[in-house]
Amino acid sequence: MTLELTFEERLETVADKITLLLDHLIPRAVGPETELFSAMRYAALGSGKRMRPLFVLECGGLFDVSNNRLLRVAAAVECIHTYSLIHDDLPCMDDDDLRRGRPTVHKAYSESLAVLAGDALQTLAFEILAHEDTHPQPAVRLALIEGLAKAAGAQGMVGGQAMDMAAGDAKMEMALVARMQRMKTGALFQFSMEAGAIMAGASTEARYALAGFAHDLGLAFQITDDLLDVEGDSSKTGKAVGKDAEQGKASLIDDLGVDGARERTKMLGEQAKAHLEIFGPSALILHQSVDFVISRSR
Ligand code: GRG
Repeated sequence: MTLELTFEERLETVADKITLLLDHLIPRAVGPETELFSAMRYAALGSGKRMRPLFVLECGGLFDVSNNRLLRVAAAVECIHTYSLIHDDLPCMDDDDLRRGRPTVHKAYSESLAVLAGDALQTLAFEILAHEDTHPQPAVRLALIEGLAKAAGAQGMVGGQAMDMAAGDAKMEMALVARMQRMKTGALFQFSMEAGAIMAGASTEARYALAGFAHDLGLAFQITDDLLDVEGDSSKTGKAVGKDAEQGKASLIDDLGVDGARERTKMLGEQAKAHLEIFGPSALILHQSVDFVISRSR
């Protein structure tokens, strides 16, 4: 008899598998580089939700891609995500002391080690994708590397972060805020959701549906993150709250208000679910992920 897992149980299972794999892939803290390896492990083996890995595994599962290969891609995505959090927390960016319920890397180690640990996690991500265990076909590995590089780079996450920094506390047009958030947060989600389709050579129709799902869910995730900054509890989010307002950061809440923003996440959630229709019952966990994303407290 197979017992159906609840969404939270599935997320926990994925989190455990990813932490185990990252533990294996990140060098042990020995030798002259001990401090660097230790900082990388401190950041990557901490208690993240592992949402992006869940999306790699669940979306890849729609196309019957091997679990071990998907896990490697998921670990690569989590390395990129962790590097972005380390750098985002630095004094020259958001200047945060708390992340995932613990002191940020530059607080626990030093600023220089935080920069280097982020850099090393970024390059490790591409090393993981380039390995033949990720996919036997070099052309597929290259497509994954290109996809992740674009999602993480100047036209994706880093570009979105640069727009955020450049805006400072100036008011931004709502459309520009949405674009900035699509790049900063949405691009990595989109890659996580499309990676399995790349590995399986899935149909254009399936890839189009996943891109639509990623677009709507990525934005809903970001708006919920902004809501948690306003209304959240730092003992649950594991990071400081109220920072966006303190730093005058642009968010869609400025235009929509708290109630409007909550309504918008519900609407985006319904749209996200509609994109999953072509996958039928195999997309059950993805359906449940939408409810988790818009009602989460962490
Ligand atoms: C510094 C290159 C560079 C990029 C930074 C992603 C990012 C760009 C900054 C993080 C700041 C932030 C709060 C973004 C909003 C959405 C987001 C990425 C939240 C954190 O992701 P979760 O909730 O975190 O998945 P866990 O800890 O669960 O992995």
